[in-house]
Amino acid sequence: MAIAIAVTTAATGLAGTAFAGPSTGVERTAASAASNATVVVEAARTAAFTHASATGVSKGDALHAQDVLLDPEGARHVRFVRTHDGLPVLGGDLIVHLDRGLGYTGVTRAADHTVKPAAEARLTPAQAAAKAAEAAKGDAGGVQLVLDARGGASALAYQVTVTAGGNPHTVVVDAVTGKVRSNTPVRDEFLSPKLVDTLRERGESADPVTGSGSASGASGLLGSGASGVTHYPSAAKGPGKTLFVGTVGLTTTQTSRGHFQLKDPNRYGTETRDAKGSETEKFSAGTKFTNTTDVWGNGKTTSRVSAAADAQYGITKTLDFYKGTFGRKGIANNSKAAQAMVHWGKKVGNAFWDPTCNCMLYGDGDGDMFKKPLVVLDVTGHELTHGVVEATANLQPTIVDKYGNQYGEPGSLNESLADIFGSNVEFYAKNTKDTPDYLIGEKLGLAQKFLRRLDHPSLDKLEGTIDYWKPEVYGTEVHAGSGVSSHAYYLLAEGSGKKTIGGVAYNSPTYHNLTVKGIGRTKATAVYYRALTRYMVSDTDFHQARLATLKAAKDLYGANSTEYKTVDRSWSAVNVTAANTPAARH
Ligand SMILES: [Ca+2]
Ligand SMILES: [Zn+2]
Repeated sequence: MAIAIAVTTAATGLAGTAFAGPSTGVERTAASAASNATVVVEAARTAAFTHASATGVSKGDALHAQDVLLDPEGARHVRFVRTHDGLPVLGGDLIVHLDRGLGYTGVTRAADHTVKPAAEARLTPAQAAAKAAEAAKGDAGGVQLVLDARGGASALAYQVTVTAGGNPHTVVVDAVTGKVRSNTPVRDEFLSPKLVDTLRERGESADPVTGSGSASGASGLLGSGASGVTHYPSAAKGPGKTLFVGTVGLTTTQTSRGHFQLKDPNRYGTETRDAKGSETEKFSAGTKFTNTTDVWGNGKTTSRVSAAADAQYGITKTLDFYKGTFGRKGIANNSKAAQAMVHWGKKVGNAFWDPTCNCMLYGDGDGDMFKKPLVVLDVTGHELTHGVVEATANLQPTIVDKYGNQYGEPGSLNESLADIFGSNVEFYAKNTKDTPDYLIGEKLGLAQKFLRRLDHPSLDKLEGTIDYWKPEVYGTEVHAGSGVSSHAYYLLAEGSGKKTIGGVAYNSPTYHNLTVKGIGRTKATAVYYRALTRYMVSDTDFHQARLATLKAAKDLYGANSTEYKTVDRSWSAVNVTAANTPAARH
């Protein structure tokens, strides 16, 4: 007989709407939380229409709640997506802010214009599908009529899903002109096409060191065995002998006497499977990792399980970071598992977050440029954070080129947040085999010893990451542009100038040599998380991110606090100021 595995169920106030409780403060029961959320959503919806001149909602709009946040300090925030005359509005997202008494206090909105009623479509769905298939060089799947409100105007369009080999795209085709308005990869890849080209030109061959030495502080290194356990499945603890982080403790599932599975029953059933070289997006098509002993991998690529141990460790540490730090339950805060498949595809030198299967996909390396699987901790933290961003602000690239490279400030902010929180996963994990740092990809084996770094982004010569904002950043490739807010975050946390942290030397420069004294990583991270979840929307740019972090700092520490002033100073130190805020760009 199977006993129930402990699974935390999110209280849901509305069908499909995750209710996010405060990360601190009084625990609520599911029932009262649900009724509160319903009341708050209704109040926010009413306020959005009452304050239409500020919120931009109009007749024909319907608002659908995505997220409800009740701050212990009293503020309530409801994130909505929009439909207009029944059509989904792309870029129509907004957050309505209320006070404790449910009075309207403001709005954070994506489209800064009224979404106008649609013109008549001239293209048929079949014609749009053909255009989309041609643009993304694949087979068109579902076609949906939408209103595209991105970029300052609204247009009637078809949104088409195109499967191009193992690389699906979402293509938006203008329903009147037939023009392709956007062509965006569904899956987020860690290494951009541009970076892969650069590495190839340079003849880079990254072959990082692996090994199974014990990481100090790793708990649960001995398998718990079957003693005393008579009911299955049950939680067990076994060592993972990883490629990059030594021997670590993993929570696993004992399925029967002498049988174990690489699946964590204490973390929503988060599980890693073997794709066995296929490019499947179906997690169910992956092969389970099972064993007769509760030991996973051998620290080398000679065992298929070693990379799986790295993946499972990285994902569960990322989940623990978000839960332990912010009370966030899973990537989308809905108490659902984050899955992974390793050995994905043939000779794939990349790692991906795939929102379709809600899973991480890890290639084994192409055998040439990347000799090892891309399963290092900060890559996992980075990619899963893209999942968190997608479930919250859903920051979108402004432009995507035909190779899949992405451009623009909101996309740069997305990459930056992935690096910021990805680094924080390392600090949370405190693994002695992977010293926590403000570097991204230091264990990939690259010649420059890291891929990106937050203290002095322009030391990176592979992606051309920048230190300071300038007006042209609006058209910069997103990894290059990420330096602006990553640098501001580092300055907020650690301050300017030389500093050695955990044996790693940093030296953070500033615009006009402004001196910044940091407020510490914990506070800086709290400010950025609150800004992401409460005050950022799909088209937030760097100047709006400055305002979002200022609001977050005001909420947390007050408008006269050192923390608030340091947030302002940290943005000035990367040349993002109230004075140089650009006029609307469209
Ligand atoms: Ca790192
Ligand atoms: Zn990324």
